Amino acid sequence: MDSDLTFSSRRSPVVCLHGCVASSQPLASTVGLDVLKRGGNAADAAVAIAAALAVTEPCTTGPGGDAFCLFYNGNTGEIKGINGSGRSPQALTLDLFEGRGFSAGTPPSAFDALNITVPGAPACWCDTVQLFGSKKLSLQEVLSGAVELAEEGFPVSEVAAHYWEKWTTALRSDGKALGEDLLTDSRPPRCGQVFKNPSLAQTIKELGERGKPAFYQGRVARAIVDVILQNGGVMTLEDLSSHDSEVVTPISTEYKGFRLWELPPNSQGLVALFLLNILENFPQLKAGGHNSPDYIHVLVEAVRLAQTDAFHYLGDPAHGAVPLESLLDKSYSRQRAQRVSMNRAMECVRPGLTTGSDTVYFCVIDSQGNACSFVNSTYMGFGTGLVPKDCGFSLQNRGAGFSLCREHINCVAGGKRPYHTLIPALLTDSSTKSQKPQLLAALGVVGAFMQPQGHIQVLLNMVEFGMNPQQALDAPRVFVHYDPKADGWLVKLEEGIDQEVAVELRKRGHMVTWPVTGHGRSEFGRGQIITVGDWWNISVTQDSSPSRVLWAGSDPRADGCAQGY
Ligand SMILES: *[C@@H]1O[C@H](CO)[C@@H](O)[C@H](O)[C@H]1NC(C)=O
Ligand SMILES: *[C@@H]1O[C@H](CO)[C@@H](O)[C@H](O)[C@H]1NC(C)=O
Ligand SMILES: *[C@@H]1O[C@H](CO)[C@@H](O)[C@H](O)[C@H]1NC(C)=O
Ligand SMILES: CC(=O)N[C@H]1CO[C@H](CO)[C@@H](O)[C@@H]1O
Repeated sequence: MDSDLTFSSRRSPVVCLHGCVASSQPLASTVGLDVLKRGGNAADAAVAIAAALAVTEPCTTGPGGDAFCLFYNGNTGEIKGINGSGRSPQALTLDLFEGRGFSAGTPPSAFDALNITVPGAPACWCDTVQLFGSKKLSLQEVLSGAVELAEEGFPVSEVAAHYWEKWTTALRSDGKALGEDLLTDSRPPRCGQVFKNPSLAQTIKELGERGKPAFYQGRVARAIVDVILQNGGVMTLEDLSSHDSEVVTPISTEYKGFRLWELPPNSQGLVALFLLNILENFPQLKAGGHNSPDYIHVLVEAVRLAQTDAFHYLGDPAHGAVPLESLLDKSYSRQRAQRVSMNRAMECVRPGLTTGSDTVYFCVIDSQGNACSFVNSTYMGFGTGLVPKDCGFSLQNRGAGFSLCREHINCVAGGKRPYHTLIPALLTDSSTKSQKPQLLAALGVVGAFMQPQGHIQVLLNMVEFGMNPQQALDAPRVFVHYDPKADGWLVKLEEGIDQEVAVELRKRGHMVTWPVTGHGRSEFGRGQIITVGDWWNISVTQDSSPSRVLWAGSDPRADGCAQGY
């Protein structure tokens, strides 16, 4: 039988003492664990996994994409982030699009070379190791596991093989082709087939040896610019060499004694926080039970409110002010929450963006108590599918997040960062500023606009419903999104949610799709969670000195696993 994403087995949470990794690919998890055992810390292991995933899941991530990280310093309790998103080429302007006959109504194809922004991931890897790494391992040592996988080859995993095929076909039907480096005999590799990528091995090896210049200047940079220009894009060597990632201060909100940390705009982290702030106004949230009609109704309405504001206000803050403080002000969320009626869906419609879901997320907690929450992606499968000569990776189409409406905050412009769907998260206790916040979890759910909703659902599964990290990821999810064609919000319910729930939600006025099965379930995202201690277990009395046992879960919708030692 083909892999069809039927969940017919169960999995216990992984429990361990010293260090733990969780990613969407077992070989990548192993690479991360090796780094921890060799003395690297959570940041080193995260980058090792990032690079390994670039090799094993090129259909979701790679050096041609972006990356973000959040790092919790076990010594100081300080949390820092790295913004590894690249900007659009300086020459990319609305006039250029219009000059080529494109407009908001007739945009270029998602895979158009015009939609390539500067890849931010390689710089993010280098900076993560340099700023947060243990300094016990060089970048070269950190990246060696990925180089080995690419050089010697690896058997392709089941879900990865499915998407490799799907996106290769999608590119073809758009008249594009995936670069030969990512095919074998001009075909996507099957599940279990050993795939080698010597060009990518070389690219990653050079990055390890020479750091950022190996990617943003020299042969790789020239190859990137060449392939983009040959395909009608406008990136220059200057666009690449001027790229740098940015250290950012995360934003957070408090929820019932917990504090959730997310990246600031231009990521969707704000949406997750805003969602929690809205949900806080529903003290009876869990009264009806997990995935009950009342629970899902409130969740759906909160997502509609949060997402509507996000589409409206999020963009690159350097190109227009995001009213961050007002949006996160709890009196604003209280006011928004009042719009929700328990027995009727709000009549509120606002335009949204289209969705894509090709991202990987993973997290690491090490023996010194550091945590690294890391996410990155090429946006839609292989992105544009364009592979710079002898480089072994494809270029992202992140620019697809721009709008071609002149007055939109996310309107396309040169040197601008597009609306970003990537968000890693960390959870701490909500101790006051004077005390060091205690790390409780590193978590993430990837999948475009599913991410903030996914974060909140798996978080509430633990905080409100007492599930362990694996159960929290196994539980069926809800996905709410704006459908421009239907001019309304669709509520998708995953297989496992009762039919009566769907019926009741329809009665309240929601447009419900039930049940979503098979590979359609990937719409609900893919998550990874590691917790420090079992604070989520409501039947265990928690000591004042929290346990150092690490508990981890890995999403059944992906190929991966958690591993510890
Ligand atoms: C991050 O992105 C880069 C390039 O997009 C990729 O090589 C790497 O594997 C990604 N990291 C993760 C976590 O996937
Ligand atoms: C990323 O960079 C932009 C522009 O420099 C910055 O203002 C923004 O806060 C950053 N976004 C994230 C996700 O941290
Ligand atoms: C919580 O702890 C109890 C008692 O040890 C255990 O029986 C139960 O399975 C735990 N809950 C979860 C969700 O793991
Ligand atoms: C199909 C697609 O996503 N294409 C995008 C390319 O870029 C323009 C401008 O950024 C977008 O409007 C298009 O949607």
